[in-house]
Amino acid sequence: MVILGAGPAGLTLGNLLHAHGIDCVVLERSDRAALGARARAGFLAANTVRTLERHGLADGLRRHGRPHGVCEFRTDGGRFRLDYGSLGRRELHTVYPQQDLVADLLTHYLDAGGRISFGTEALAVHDADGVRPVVAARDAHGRPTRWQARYVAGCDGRHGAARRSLPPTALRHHRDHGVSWLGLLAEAPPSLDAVGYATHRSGFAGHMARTPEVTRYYLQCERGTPADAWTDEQVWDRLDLRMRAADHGPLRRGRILRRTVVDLSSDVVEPLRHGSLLLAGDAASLISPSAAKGANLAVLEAELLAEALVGDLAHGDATALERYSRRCLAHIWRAQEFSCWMIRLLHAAPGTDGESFFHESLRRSRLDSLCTSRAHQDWFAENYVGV
Ligand code: RFL
Repeated sequence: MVILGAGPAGLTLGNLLHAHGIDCVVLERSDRAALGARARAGFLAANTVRTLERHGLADGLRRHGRPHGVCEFRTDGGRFRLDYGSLGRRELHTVYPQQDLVADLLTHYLDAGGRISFGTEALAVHDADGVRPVVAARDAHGRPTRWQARYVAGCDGRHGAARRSLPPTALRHHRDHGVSWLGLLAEAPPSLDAVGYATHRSGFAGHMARTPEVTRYYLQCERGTPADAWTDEQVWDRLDLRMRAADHGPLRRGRILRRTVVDLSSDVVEPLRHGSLLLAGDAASLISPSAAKGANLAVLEAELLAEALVGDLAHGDATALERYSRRCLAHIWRAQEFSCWMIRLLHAAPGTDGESFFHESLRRSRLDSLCTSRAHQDWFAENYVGV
């Protein structure tokens, strides 16, 4: 078994297969230090935590993760808080930085004797329609290498070799949501005890805790804005304005450690199995960070894929493998629907024509309903924490 990529999907899969005695190797183009520095997600769904617990992979997040169950919306009409942890299924998020989860999964995998080849970049998957697919790769010294196995799991993200190797029959559903965010990691404690979502006439702003010392912020920006377009001070001034710091309390400022511009888009590959090549995580579906679903889907799909592969490779039963794509796609489209709903909730329609006015009025009505309807709040909570 060859697994491409050592992110949440690849390493969860590697741990689960290794625990069942399936011989596998993970090919990862980065080195170990770079993996540990890749700050991205931070909100783990209750189901993700249960999955990791079931397989003994949750020690770190149990020790250092923090439960989280409140979000706060700030609008022209004031602010309202949703205690989503006591709504819907009454489930909480666990705040735990993705790079720490990846470090835990990697340590567990290596301690158990799992094999990984760092600095190895997969270039293409060949012969996926047969039973001995081959991965053509380049090692850390730039030398060509080849890896052959019964199956290849493409867990190498949106720009990986697995996606590039898909046959022409693979469907790719792509939607550009026309909105961009400047994602910021600030060396500053959280300013709110809640996830903050602010809608403002100059654009959306978001606040999400990561650790007691580091906070993630988002600022909606024009498409094509360079990540360094604004100085740190200009970033904080914009955040103050959109989060309405003057009305609701100051933000705790600090050095901006990292900036990434994200063009919000959805991208789903269908099906997730092409012969001996199976996709999971961002390689299978890309989802905008608006609802914090990507890393959670990656873990969920890795568990389903491990179950399917163990069925086939250890017990000669391919039933779960045949159902793998369909099972994952049901979760993926549910997450995509909610994420699209969040995007429409959080961003004003551009323009001043009648069409924009119409959409903006719908958006305000949606927010009002969320603020006042218990049934709507339960629906929100169930989808917000669920995958
Ligand atoms: P990853 O994490 O991208 O890992 C893929 C791994 O594959 C390696 N790789 C290759 N290795 C060998 N050969 C190649 N050709 C390779 N190409 C790539 C890479 O080096 C990497 O190690 O994919 P995976 O495992 O599918 O996990 C997906 C998640 O990382 C992603 O969905 C989330 O980070 C999305 N996301 C969030 N998800 C959440 O659930 N909650 C959040 O709060 C959240 N916040 C975010 C996010 C993504 C963000 N960005 C950067 C788009 C915030 C941001 C800003």
